[in-house]
Amino acid sequence: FAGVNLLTENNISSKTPWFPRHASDLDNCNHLMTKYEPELDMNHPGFADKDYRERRKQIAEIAFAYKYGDPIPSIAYTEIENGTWQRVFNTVLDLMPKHACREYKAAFEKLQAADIFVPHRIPQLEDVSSFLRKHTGFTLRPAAGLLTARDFLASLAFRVFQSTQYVRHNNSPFHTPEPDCIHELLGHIPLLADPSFAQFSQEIGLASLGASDSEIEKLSTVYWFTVEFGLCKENQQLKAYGAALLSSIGELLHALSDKPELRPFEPASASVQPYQDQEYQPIYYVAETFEDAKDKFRRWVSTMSRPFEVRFNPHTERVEVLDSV
Ligand code: NLE
Ligand code: FE2
Repeated sequence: FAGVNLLTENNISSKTPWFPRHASDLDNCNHLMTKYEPELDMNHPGFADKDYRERRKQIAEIAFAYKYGDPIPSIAYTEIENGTWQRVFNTVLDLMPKHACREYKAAFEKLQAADIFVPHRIPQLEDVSSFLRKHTGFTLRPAAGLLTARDFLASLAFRVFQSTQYVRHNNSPFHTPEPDCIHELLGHIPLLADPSFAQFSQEIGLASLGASDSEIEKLSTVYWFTVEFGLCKENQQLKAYGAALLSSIGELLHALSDKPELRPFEPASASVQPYQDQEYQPIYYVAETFEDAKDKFRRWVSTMSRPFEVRFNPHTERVEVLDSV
């Protein structure tokens, strides 16, 4: 690697925001957004349900106590929680053959074959994490709720996906504005087991390390319109690959109806497109293929201002910082 110098701590400008350099530094990346919480938001179906709020607190404690290297503690999900999973799982089984992209379907079958995806019980994050590690090197960390974009994206640089462990309220199984383990499991996990998609996810994460606040905002908007709400094409047909579509039958059917506006995926414009996060999206972006989305993303990211480059070393789980050339 001629012409590339490893930077020491001192070479990084003092204006660069702190970022994790090793996967264990993610122990410091668990800052929560205070938004749509059952404690605070009257529109949350759990607002008036004391037991539900108690349960959420109990499960959040696991995430707060979690440290790098710990196995993820399992949760004894209740009958109600498993019932909510089962209802959503069965709708996914119904809709997936026609509407999900092929990479999702292939990974879904592997998760079924491994006995991780079954209708009657919620998978444990530790089992899912071992499954992912075997396929793409991704692993999971438990998260207490919606994290700040900076913390969430940083973990992706290390092929770590921060996953909630609580379950949506049983009154709203088919759409919730906030992440929950049903969304993580049925939405994100299958694609994180796909090598090309895993690579794309990690590259968004790498681009976020040390980025300015406005760049973080743009990167998380790209993440929103791809990883969460992305559509793609397969033999001229529209398919879903976005996790928030695949975990919500309500929004999936809306996205594929003639109601929303569809635009070809273009990072420069998607990254500044305002969105709302409580209701269905009015606009979706359609990628040609993952590879094409990745190419476009790389070209766009290279126009960002960061004065150094980063490279992930999977053997040490460390991010190396390099002088830009
Ligand atoms: N709306 C999604 C669902 O109901 O599964 C969750 C979105 C999380 C960003
Ligand atoms: Fe998500």
